[in-house]
Amino acid sequence: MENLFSLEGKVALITGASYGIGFGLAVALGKAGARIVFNDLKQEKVDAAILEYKKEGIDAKGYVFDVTDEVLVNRHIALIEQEVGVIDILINNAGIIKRIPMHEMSAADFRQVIDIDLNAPFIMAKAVIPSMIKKGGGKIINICSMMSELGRETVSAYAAAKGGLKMLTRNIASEYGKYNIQCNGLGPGYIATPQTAPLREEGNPFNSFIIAKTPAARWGTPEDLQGPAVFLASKASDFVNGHILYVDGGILAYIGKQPE
Ligand code: NAP
Ligand code: GCO
Repeated sequence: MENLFSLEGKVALITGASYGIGFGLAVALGKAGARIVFNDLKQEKVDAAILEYKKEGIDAKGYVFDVTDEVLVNRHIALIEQEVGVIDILINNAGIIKRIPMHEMSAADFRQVIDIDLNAPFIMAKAVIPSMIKKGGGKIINICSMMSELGRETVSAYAAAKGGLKMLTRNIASEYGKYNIQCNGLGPGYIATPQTAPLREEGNPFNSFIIAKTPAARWGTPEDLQGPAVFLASKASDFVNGHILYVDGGILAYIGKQPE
């Protein structure tokens, strides 16, 4: 059974993985045996992250490129294939959120969120699929969200992107399953990272709101996502395709804490 979850001999690329959820996922895949490759927008963040990976016993290789830039993405995928090897596992993790009431949000802001959170996973998947086909298969994991299923005030662009990412996941699964490529989504609940730091600030009512909406009665951590990510990246999930695995402490199952 242990071998089912082994990633020995596999090359995994995790986007936006200098810190946060991406870093946690990369550590998990590295500890399961994968060769870890990651990217970020800034060299200084990549350099700092490489030291943090080393503290985890992982010799990660970092690249600097913007996942929305198709020319840069294709150039770096070719470079990674040359320097490290064909990418067996792609985790589309890089993402942003803008919390603005929709009627106040500019079209440029809306487009930027869609570009990074939805267009970029398309660009990245398109770049790695040809070599996965040649190699006989691969794994693509898209980081979805509660907002793949639910809406809330001020996150219209993000919800549209993450809802679209759910269907992009299902379509890649449909189109490339015959090549032994499995494409699944990982849908975190509310996770304590820099992205949600504003929601967890002292006195922010959203903090207690999320605790009341989560049966586990706590914020999640990147570590909560590590086992599910290794599962979706490994042989153990070879017949799981087009599935969104929600790791949310039960939020999607729960109406919310009843009044006492
Ligand atoms: P985070 O702390 O904001 O980290 C996002 C990462 O993505 C950063 O390393 C960032 O790099 C990178 N990034 C942003 N735009 C990029 C681009 N154009 N090209 C390359 N890298 C880029 O976010 P997180 O909380 O770890 O979330 C990671 C993923 O999980 C996102 O897709 C998010 O939507 C999703 N998610 C988060 C939660 C949560 O509660 N935290 C829940 C569900 C889903 P820079 O620092 O250089 O900008
Ligand atoms: C927000 C949060 C959420 C989380 C996550 C939940 O403002 O509602 O940032 O969107 O990031 O996506 O799954």
